Amino acid sequence: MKRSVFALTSLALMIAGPSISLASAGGPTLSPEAKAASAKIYFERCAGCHGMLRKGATGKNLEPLTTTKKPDGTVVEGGTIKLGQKRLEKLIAYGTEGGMVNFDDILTKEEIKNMATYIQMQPDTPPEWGMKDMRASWKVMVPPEKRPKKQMNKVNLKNIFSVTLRDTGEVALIDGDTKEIWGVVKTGYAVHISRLSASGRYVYVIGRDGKLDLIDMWFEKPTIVATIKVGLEARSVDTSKYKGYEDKYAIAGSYWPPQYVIMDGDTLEPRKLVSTRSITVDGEYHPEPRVASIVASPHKPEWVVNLKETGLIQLVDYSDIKNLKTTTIESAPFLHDGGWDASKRYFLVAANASDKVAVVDTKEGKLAALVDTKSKPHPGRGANFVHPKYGPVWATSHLGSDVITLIGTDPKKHKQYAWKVVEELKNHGGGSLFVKTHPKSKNLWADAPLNPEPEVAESVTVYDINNLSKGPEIINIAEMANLGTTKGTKRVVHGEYSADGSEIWFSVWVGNKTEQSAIVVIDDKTRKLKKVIKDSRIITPTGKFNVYNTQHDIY
Ligand code: DHE
Repeated sequence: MKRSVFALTSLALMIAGPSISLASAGGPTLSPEAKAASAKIYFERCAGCHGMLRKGATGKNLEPLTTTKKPDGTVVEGGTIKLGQKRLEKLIAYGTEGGMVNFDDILTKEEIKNMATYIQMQPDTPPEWGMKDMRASWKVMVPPEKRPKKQMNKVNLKNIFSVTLRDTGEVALIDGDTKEIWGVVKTGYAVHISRLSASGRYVYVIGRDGKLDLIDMWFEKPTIVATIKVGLEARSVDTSKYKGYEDKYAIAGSYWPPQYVIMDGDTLEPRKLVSTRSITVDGEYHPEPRVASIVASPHKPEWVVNLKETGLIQLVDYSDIKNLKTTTIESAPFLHDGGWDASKRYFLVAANASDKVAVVDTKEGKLAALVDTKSKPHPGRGANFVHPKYGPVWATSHLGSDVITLIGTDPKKHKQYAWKVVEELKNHGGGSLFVKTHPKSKNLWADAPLNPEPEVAESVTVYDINNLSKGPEIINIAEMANLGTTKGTKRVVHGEYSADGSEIWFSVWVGNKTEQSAIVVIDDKTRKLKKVIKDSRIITPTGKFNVYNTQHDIY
């Protein structure tokens, strides 16, 4: 099979690799077929949290044998072999309070058993993916000069939602005005995020498998005009947004190989590839510093590139990519997702293994603060609002704790609260991934889709931001979707507002692609059900990206 037509199974075979030393030393082992199948599941379901090399990040280290030196000098031996087959099977099946999801409704008993064995085997190193591979995968279906000169449809493009259909390798573009599906586009596997061009015309979608697709919304129907595979595993993409550089470049970050690539914005032709392998903030070499969130600054020709394992935040100046200038800021591991404060001068990013939020002052090119929080902050892009007492704040919820943390963000007029945790609100459980509000809304919403308790995972918390002391309302969104006999937990995930801020949409994500999922639309003022979007094409919906809000970083 040619690498340019790379498929998930080929990655599984590549990472399943040849036989291993632990097996030959009498350790746990699997047949080649079971190993390849487990490697595929590991890539699809586990590598994102635990790392391709299983060194751990959002999830724990899963190497077979580990030794950790404690501050007092004692050495502790650990690893998956020490945990043992039965304990691992239980952890995989039932998950943990710390945010590890339960897989008993996603994997079969046999698959769980094999996964428990697989993670006791030595991890294999996947292959590299360089410029030659990228160029071979790069295709322009419609060159810029052959694309429409004006919008050829009557759709209100501002209120389109690009919705990830995680397990079918598609995104659905849903018309927010009519709630009808405008088009379903075949993309990479489990698209992670959609981001908008500065113009609002193009949607960039990046699959977990590193496939980046450029969707043009000016055709009658949404149409892929260019594609490239930027790596074997990826999560982030953005374009250049600074005045004079609008959409000149796109940037995509990979988890594997650990690198980012700068491309032409309108064709995705790769121009510059930069490796992120380097030394962590603690001074040790790391072979897999994955590229987590990337965001384009509106104030400078710069991207903020967050490197997970090293805890380094890079400000990449794209004004001269042949002589690339990068400011490298030390923060804390493992950097994950984040968003702007309301002024868009400060970028706040979760360092979720350190239980901190790092604040970057993009004007000064410096770390403004490292804020201690409860366990594993996970903001998505966070939520900005004006607190009645503390002034402008930015909120995050947590994977590992049932709080919503509010951090003061106004060092000018509310200096005493800036970069401090000013309040912790109660969420209805841990295992939360996203908070959300909108400048026109009075509500602050938080989900908890990774909570092992179905009732919690199926509900959301909502606060009145002008009356936080009143306490939250907890709403079971999954019940509203009325999915009848659908089996498995109906995880309610990722609130996203309509362009005018009058509605909030939640995905009701059923982990199994043979079961019916749905999107629930809530009237933000009344918090009552407005519409359930159900369609045989809406399979495993997760992230939803309103074109206008994403284009303008409204959250
Ligand atoms: Fe995400 C954002 C990584 C699991 C849905 N996720 C991000 C970002 C990163 C990331 C680095 C920030 C991108 C940016 O802003 O440039 N996500 C990871 C993982 O490594 C992890 C933990 C495991 C994995 O295997 O991928 C992971 N993420 C998930 C899910 O299981 C979710 C819930 C469902 C899905 O579709 O896979 C999920 N992640 C999302 C969404 C965003 C996101 C919806 C964008 C939030 C936004 O509002 O911008």
